[in-house]
Amino acid sequence: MLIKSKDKATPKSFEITPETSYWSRREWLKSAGILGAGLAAFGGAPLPAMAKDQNWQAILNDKLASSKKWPHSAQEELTPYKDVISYNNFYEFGTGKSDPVENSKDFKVDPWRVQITGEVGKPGHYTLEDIFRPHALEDRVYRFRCVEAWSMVVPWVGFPLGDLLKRFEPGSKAKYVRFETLVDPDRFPAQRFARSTIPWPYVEGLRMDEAMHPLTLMVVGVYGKTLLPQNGAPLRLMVPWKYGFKSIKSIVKIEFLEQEPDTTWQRLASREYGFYANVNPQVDHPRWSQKRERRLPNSIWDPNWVPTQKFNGYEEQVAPLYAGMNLRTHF
Ligand SMILES: Nc1nc2c(c(=O)[nH]1)N[C@H]1C(S)=C(S)[C@@H](COP(=O)(O)O)O[C@H]1N2
Ligand SMILES: [Mo]
Repeated sequence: MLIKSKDKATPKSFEITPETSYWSRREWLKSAGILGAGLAAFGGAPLPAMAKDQNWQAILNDKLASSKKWPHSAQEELTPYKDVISYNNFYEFGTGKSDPVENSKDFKVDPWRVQITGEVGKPGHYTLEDIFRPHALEDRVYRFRCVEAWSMVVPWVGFPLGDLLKRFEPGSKAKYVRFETLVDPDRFPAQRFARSTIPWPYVEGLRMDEAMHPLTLMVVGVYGKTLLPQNGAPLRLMVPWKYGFKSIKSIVKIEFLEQEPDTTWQRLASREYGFYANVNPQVDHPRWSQKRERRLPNSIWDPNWVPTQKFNGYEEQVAPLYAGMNLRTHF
């Protein structure tokens, strides 16, 4: 169990902006480009020809050094870095919370390709340099709520997933996006055993409008540094209004689909985990309440319970995605 740390982090570029920005729904939609011009096509660079592998870390380092503070960060105390990198769920490294930090020490990102496939104009196998190059990075502090009723406040570094997806030119039939994690028993020890805990690859999915929502982040760093393997290096999602299991790690495949894909946890226990998995204190997990959460760091003597908020506190921004939907049946 983790003990609450007394020392305060020194302010860095990723930290909290003063509450000067008033985050009204209207302001938000304007800044996200949803009002007025609408979702303008991403004006960034077209995809370059297959780039070399070795450059990605240097490119990422430059981008991390010049990342911009996002003006809408959560104004809450950050979960310390040591907790973010040592209390993890990443079943490819084992099911225990400390398995990922212990079993990922030798993890090598290279070589890495991301396959883009399905209902899309520019399918292919892309390098990390192809993926990163045109995107400016943002430091965004998000609340992060696991379905197991613990939570953190984390300064992620990334860029909007929608900006990346648009570069591949999704077709009109693309209604959903499906993501897969790497399968490689040499790099993920839990994949070496035939009788594994979950079927590989780990699979997640989003509806297209959820994937394009400006809050949905493609994460490449945390606390201003390159993402560590235990947090899903080199590329993981962060969908802050959904339970943590939607935020798939170490992505190697993005598929554009007409039909809703099957996802890992839904397949394993469809009564307990749905496709939507929106954080909702009014809809309990069949085995526990979702009304509150243990905010990390905590201890068994000081569980640090805080009330869970609908859509994890992002209701104003995302509720319109689910207008008219029954959130009890679509849990
Ligand atoms: N590939 C993969 N992605 C995954 C998981 C996993 O086991 N495998 N666990 C999920 C769950 S349940 C949570 S809570 C978050 C944990 O992210 P963190 O360890 O960076 O806090 O990752 C999610 N993404
Ligand atoms: Mo989770």
